[in-house]
Amino acid sequence: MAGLDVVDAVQMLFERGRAGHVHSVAKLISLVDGDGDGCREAVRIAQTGTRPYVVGITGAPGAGKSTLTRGLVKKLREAHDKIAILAVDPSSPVTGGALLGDRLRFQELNDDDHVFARSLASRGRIGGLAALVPDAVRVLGAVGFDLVVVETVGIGQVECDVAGLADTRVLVAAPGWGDHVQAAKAGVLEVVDVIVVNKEDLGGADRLAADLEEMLGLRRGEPGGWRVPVVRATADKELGIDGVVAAVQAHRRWIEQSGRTGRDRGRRWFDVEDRLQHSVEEFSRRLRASETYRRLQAAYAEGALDSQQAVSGLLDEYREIVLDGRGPSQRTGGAGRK
Ligand SMILES: Nc1nc2c(ncn2[C@@H]2O[C@H](COP(=O)(O)OP(=O)(O)O)[C@@H](O)[C@H]2O)c(=O)[nH]1
Ligand SMILES: [Mg+2]
Repeated sequence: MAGLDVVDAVQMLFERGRAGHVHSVAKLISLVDGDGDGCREAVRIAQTGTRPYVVGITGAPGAGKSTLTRGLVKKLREAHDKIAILAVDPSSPVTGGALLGDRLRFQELNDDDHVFARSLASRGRIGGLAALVPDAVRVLGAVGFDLVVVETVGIGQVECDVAGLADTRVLVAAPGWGDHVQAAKAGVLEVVDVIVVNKEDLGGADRLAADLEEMLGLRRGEPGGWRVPVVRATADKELGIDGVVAAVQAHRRWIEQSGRTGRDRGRRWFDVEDRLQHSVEEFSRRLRASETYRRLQAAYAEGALDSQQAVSGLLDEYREIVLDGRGPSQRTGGAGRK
């Protein structure tokens, strides 16, 4: 029942977005963070666009990711016409302080028409951020952004998803990072392409860089493999940014020459499984919250149904919920927040 008006409206947003209208791009990103007709149409059109090059910036909270991102984007603007920044913070599902801070930090860049910055915190989407980020990136590609920088906090599920999505993955570390070194050993270093030791001004950078070099040592045996560089920066004074840009560009050239694009890395069946799992969980949650569920439970307790009948009734309801989930307006009532 995808109303023609919805289709027209979404197409209009893409046209305006391509013409450089920032609010239309923001509207499209909000649309894909939903699950109605507008979302499906936006995702469909986005798939037809060119996928942008994605640089992922990850690391512990406070390491300086946003500060570095700002410096990086300013520099990269010399080589790229349009750049987008997505700040992803799974720890702040609605509007956490970190996101607010990032918004302020990126404001200066927002004055540049060719830089689009946006914080992502999935509110409505089945599958959550893991499903939202790749679609948001596609939307940006479809309106002409050829480079997207994705900043993610912390070390966890969402970060790993974003790691799969990014073509070049940058880890930002800062002195005093000790607590996170264990976590890094557990796998972050496996999926990183460039390491930035930030806050060089604070001291302790030599030690941290040496520790990281040592941990990387093992990975560097691979012949013909990418040699993960450790570069230094003082992001808040915009020092060392050139080195970071050079490392990112060198990695881009390397993956393009070796044919190991993030596009391929990103196309892992695992990602599909992951989304499937999120969706199934969400549908199950809705099933358990339904009136039918309670009714069948009561009937079963009274002995009016056997377990097979109860399951059959539940599956019917589940089917309805799945169909409804694909329909236009199942999110009525505004009870989106649990
Ligand atoms: N001393 C110092 N502080 C920095 C540097 N880079 C960023 N900061 C500060 O560290 C704090 C956290 O930075 P932010 O970019 O928000 O970190 P994020 O949480 O990783 O995005 C802010 O107060 C920054 O001003 C740096 O190179 N040196
Ligand atoms: Mg940040």
